[in-house]
Amino acid sequence: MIHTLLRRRRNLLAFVIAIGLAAQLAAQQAGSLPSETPAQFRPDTSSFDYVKYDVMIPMRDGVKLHTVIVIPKGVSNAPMLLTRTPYNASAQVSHAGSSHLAPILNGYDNPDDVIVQGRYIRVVQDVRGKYGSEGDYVMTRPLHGPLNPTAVDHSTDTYDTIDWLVKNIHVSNGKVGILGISYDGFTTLMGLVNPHPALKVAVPMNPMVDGWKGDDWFHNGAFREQNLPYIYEQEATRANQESWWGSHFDDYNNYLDAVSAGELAKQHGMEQLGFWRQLLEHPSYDWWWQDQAMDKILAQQPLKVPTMLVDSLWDQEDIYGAPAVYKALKATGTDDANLFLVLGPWHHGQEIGEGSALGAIRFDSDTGLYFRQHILAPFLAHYLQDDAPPLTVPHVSAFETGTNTWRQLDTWPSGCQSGCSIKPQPLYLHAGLKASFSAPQSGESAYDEYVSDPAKPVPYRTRPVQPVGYTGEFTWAQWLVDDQREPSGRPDVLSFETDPLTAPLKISGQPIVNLIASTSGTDSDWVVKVIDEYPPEMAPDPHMGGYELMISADIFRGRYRESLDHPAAIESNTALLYKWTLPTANHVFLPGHRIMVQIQSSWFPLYDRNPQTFVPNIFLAKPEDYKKAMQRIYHGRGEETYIELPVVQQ
Ligand code: PG9
Repeated sequence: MIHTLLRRRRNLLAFVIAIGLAAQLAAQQAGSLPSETPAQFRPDTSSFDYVKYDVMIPMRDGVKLHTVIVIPKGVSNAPMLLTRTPYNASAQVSHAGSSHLAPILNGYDNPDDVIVQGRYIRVVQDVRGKYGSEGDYVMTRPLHGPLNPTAVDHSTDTYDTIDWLVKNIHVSNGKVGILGISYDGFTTLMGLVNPHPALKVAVPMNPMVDGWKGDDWFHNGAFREQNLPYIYEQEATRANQESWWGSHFDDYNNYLDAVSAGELAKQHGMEQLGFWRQLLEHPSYDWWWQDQAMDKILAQQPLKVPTMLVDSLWDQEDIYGAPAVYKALKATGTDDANLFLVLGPWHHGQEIGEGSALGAIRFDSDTGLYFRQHILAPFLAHYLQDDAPPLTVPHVSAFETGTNTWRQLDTWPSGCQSGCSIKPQPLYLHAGLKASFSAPQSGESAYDEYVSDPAKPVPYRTRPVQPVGYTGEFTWAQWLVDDQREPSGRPDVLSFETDPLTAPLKISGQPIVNLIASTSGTDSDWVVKVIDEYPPEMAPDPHMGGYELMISADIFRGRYRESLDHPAAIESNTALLYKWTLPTANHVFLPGHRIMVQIQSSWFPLYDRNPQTFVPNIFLAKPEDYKKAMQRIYHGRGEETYIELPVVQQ
């Protein structure tokens, strides 16, 4: 019987093979070969320790957003952690092909160790118009209102997504946290506007908050032209398939050759891109920028969701955002029980990676790991896990650079837990390129001067200047800790310094620049850097001898001296006050160190050149508008230039 069956099977097999061969022969005779790839392949993932779903979640306007949901196998009542990104959701949760959860979450935006150890359900979504999502892309799409007449924005999309998640992910406990870095920090902040009731916690890390004041696009009106490639690649196609190009290895030449940012953009066809057209129309801090500044928007909302803002003290991209939101929320005087702040010694996003050093600067411990283990993990757990452990995280966790110590504080800025205060102290510039806490006496010479030549702008890094890049040999992320000795040797950079300190001096907060300066031109940029100048020899770290480390620095475009909204020509050869606020610092200048103040008029090519002749729109400046100017920095009695330092007093 068995034999008969086997024989029949063999006959059947022979018959099938014969048919197959005949089909192949026929196909070959017809000149085609059947595909070896199935119409739809289904991988066998039964051995994986997670289940991954790709879903299209419908929004209120019918547009569906591509969302990747990764569920650790065996969880029940697990909280969900959501990130909304323009940077390809699939890539953020498939970093390495692996059957294990940890390696696949190891993407750009994931504090993956915290997510894996907490057994969270991970949800990453493409924002509308990018990668797998439907809909239209608008750069950092503003809220519904005058800037966005549609009914949808990141606030509604977050709401609709959370609503879908809590209704459809049955192994969840119905609690959602949202987190993300930079752009994903911006979308995190947007989720706080009319939040869904299931949103229990938010962690905006290095969020983009105000693109004009001090984050990605401008700093105090000076355009960050090395971001043109970002705009180009981000907006040219849905999936970033277009790549920027240059013609020189050194970005200094790429940008110098083009003359203006407007001309360089034109040479790349950027007038086709909506965001670039907006930038061309809004070079000043007009309603278009003010209405989308997230600190201003959030100050009008009671903070309903516990929120931990994470700031990097050397954030090369979004150094303004997190402290600005904190300050704005504090100023509302509303319930700040929900408000938390972390200040770490990091570049943009370094808190999710290794944090024992940044460039040449060492911190004596892995500060990124400390943040994730002792701050982020317990914070998320408290608000998201069932049977939440009590909250042990302070309202402010601030790493003190210089002494390399974490400080636990109740509020920011504050010098210490109790018994100290912050007193603004003017650090005056003096004749002889000196700086001190005493005001200048009469009889000191009144100014120092330099020629600022747009044909030879001051490089912001040692040449060849690299493009913005995050992988391999690129060190863009470290530029704020580059040694400033290089510029201090140039004739168009003035460096004022104190005597070596005899006692430690701690600053906590934002230094304020009071610059009295004149230019022989009719427009001008001013760059002011507060620098920790190390002693000439250092043990046990000899390579740090004489290092000039920027602690807080920024640029100001002179045409905005009187109004950020309405630029005006500067009166030539007239000593005028330029006042602006530098980024947040929490630093101790140690005994033996000096405080240095550097002043220059370009920071190229990160910032586009000021032609030094007033023109209505610098994006459209012509080659003949760029002119040398004599710049004078005043420091005599009655015309004191000083930096107001937030000095901590015990
Ligand atoms: N800093 C980047 C960015 C944020 C928002 C707008 C444009 C760029 C980022 O890292 O996402």
